[in-house]
Amino acid sequence: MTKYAVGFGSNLGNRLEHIQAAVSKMSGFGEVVATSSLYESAPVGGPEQDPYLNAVVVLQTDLIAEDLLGALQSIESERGRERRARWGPRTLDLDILVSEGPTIDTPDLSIPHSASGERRFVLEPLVEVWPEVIVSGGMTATGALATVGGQDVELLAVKWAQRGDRHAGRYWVAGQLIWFLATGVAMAFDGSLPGNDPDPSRLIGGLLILIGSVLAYTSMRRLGPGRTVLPEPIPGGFLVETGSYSHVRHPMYGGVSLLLTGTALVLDSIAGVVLGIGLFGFFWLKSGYEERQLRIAYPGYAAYRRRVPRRFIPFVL
Ligand code: A4P
Ligand code: MG
Repeated sequence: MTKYAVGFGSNLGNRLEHIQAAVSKMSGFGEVVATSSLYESAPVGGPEQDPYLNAVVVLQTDLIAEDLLGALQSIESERGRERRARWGPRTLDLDILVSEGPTIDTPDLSIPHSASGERRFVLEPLVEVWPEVIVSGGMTATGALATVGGQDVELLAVKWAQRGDRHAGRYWVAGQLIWFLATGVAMAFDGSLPGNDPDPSRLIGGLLILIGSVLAYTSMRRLGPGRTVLPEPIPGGFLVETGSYSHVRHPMYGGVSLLLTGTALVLDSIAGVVLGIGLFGFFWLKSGYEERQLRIAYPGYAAYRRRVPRRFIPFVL
């Protein structure tokens, strides 16, 4: 049995599905003993292209390196890999990064993989699963990672290797319902019905209710068939970038927070206002989780995030 680290890269089509399918195929000719987190990285080299999903697994197998390369290349072909431009976009790239076997340097195979010691998208995941292994350049993966800077690599998911691994969304939804309930209870006990005198805070509250409900309703309509209560995109969904989504990335969360804060102001409930404003904080954390899921599903999400920098309120938040 020999231990190998295999690197995955994908930036075309359903990126996660390509990588999950490869992990599953690989367990047919060896044992996958460790799986790194899943990262998204800006493309290094090649033509202009979408960002990559990258990850690394450690495989223990009886195959010699040349046979393993052949097996990996047939998985690449099954996932529709076409070789056009060097470093060009690809459905799936499988590289043997390092092994505990001898160093190999033939025209068809280099182990350690050339440049493995210079690329953050390789080293971040490799350090998680095999930190002390020697990469190209002669350093350990950990040592090499300390020397590479400036490459844009972001962790998206810790558990991802099997379908259905990502389901934290339901806990976020439960937390949200509890928050709504607590705000309602606070307003019921702490608030009072408005009288006839035009109190300025109540007028502001009314305005927030108006803006919040229009924003929440129009954004919900705009999502169309891609709408879901869970913060994970549905299969076959698509990224919506128009209407209120061209100004902020989570207009529905902004709208609902404004609506609740406005209602608490109208009812003169201090506890309600605190919980209404606090809802922005809750949605900040929830949308952080949600954006990692959206980035896994949609290669264009990273660019959308750069184009639309605010989450809830244009120019402000
Ligand atoms: N080859 C030699 N050694 C190996 C090895 N250890 N593992 C040969 C796998 N293949 C190896 O590879 C070209 C030839 O390399 C193969 O025929 C094999 O015999 P390829 O997969 O056909 O083409 P390639 O992948 O475009 O070439 P290369 O040089 O392997 O590219 P890299 O280094 O894999 O870079 N940016 C980000 N953010 N994330 C990425 O994953 N990937 C690349 C591709 C560029 N930029 C990227 C990413
Ligand atoms: Mg390759």
